[in-house]
Amino acid sequence: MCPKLSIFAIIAITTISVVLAATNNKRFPKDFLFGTATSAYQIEGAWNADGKSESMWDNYVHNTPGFVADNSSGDVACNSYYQWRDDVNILKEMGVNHYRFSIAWARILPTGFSDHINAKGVKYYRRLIKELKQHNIEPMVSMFHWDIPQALQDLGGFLNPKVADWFADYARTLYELFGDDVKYWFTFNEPKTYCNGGYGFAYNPPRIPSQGLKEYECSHNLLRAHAKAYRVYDEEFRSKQNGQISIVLDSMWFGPASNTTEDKKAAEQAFHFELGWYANPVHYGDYPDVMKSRIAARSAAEGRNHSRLPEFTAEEKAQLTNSTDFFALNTYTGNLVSAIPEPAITDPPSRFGDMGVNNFYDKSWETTTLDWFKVAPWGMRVLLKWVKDTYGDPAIVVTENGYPDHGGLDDAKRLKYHRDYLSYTRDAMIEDDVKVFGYTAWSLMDNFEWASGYTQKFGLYSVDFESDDKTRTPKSSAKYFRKVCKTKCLVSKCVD
Ligand code: PNW
Repeated sequence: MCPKLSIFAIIAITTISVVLAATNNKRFPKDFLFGTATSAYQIEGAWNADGKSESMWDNYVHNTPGFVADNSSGDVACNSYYQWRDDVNILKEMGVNHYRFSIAWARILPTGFSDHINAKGVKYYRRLIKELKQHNIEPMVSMFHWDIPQALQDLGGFLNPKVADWFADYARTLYELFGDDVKYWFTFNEPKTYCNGGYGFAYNPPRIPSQGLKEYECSHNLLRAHAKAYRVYDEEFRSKQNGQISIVLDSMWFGPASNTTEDKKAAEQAFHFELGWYANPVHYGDYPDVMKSRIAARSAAEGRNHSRLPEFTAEEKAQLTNSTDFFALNTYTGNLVSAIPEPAITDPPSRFGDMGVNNFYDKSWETTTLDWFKVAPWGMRVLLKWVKDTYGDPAIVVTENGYPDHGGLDDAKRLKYHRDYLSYTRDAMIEDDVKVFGYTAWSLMDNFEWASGYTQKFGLYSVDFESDDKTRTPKSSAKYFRKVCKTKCLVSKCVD
């Protein structure tokens, strides 16, 4: 025997066994839901077809040269408005339990208001939903994944307090049109990333430092909109439609950079500024105490008579309290956090100063093609446990989790990413008794990745954007995910 080969074989066997030992080998419960996700602007194309009006994303991408990395747009994307059958086919091929997609507001209500319902847009989503249900794929529907009708953006978008009523009317229209078939609704996708990207600044370092005030206003109105849409369902639809509603919140996990009390407190503070900002209002009716007190104190130090963080009225607090039926969580990465001296008061103020801690990636973590994204799967368990402990042990569904690269069918790193994040999810379920009932891979297929255009791919399926029929081809990760959907098991042999 060639000695080199045998050494190679030994290394290979040891590596495999180490990997297997690390991956959780307890089968997921029978009713655990495995699925994939997409969003309207990122896949549909047909941006001005069949009565759809312009969304803010259509408008912004068309009029802001240089904004999208490859100067592309979502004008055609995966062409799913026409090729939705291809999407259902690959969902069937993978054997998923659910599919999370979003409805384009401007396709259903071209004026933004409920005075005019676009029949062709309705037909598109009706057929998609029927086809999914026919194949036992549960639709999970986001009402808003960032694509506000431009007509409403022109009226101030999420800075106009009236957006809460506009959104509640839109939600009512959706319940009326699709509520008999949709049992899982999400009002908003990732308010933090939306309000930050649209109105704010990344907190470390600031991207658009002057806009901090607007970010809090956007979030405030969005939360008011969520609460109204939730109450419309409660009062007018729940008894006959029996669905469940939540809001999709995104958060990285935070871990203390050291074992000191100060750093532990800092990590807790970071969680409250990242996730508590939205999760506290929809569970307990108001922003976290640490946000209210810190922003009020810093606002006073800036010479203001009012806190930069808006206040909810008593009625709004009541509407917001317990306004989710389960917890919907997107997560991709994590940060370490350390305590720092109180940041100096700056003009303009920054969310970094408000947050008052230092958060950073550990240099040893695996990097990816995106700057903000390092691989740190053990944090999945930390995050899930934090949600359990902070929000009264809710049922949780992971609504997005996925891995970026520049493309290719042999995506071993993506496969490993999903396997490891699922493994820590299973650990959290078993060791910490966290009630996770589903996991959704972002994304079903490569698509328009916002400002990165088509340069960053998250899909389990690749899409040939050059081809006329936007050919969908399974990557290695899709084949692995198919096995997981079928066996509910992450390794070759599971323990029940
Ligand atoms: C999510 N961050 O966005 C979105 O819901 C998807 O539409 C998107 O395609 C996916 O994640 C991948 O990016 C995020 O900077 C974008 O922390 C950026 C961040 C988080 C989520």
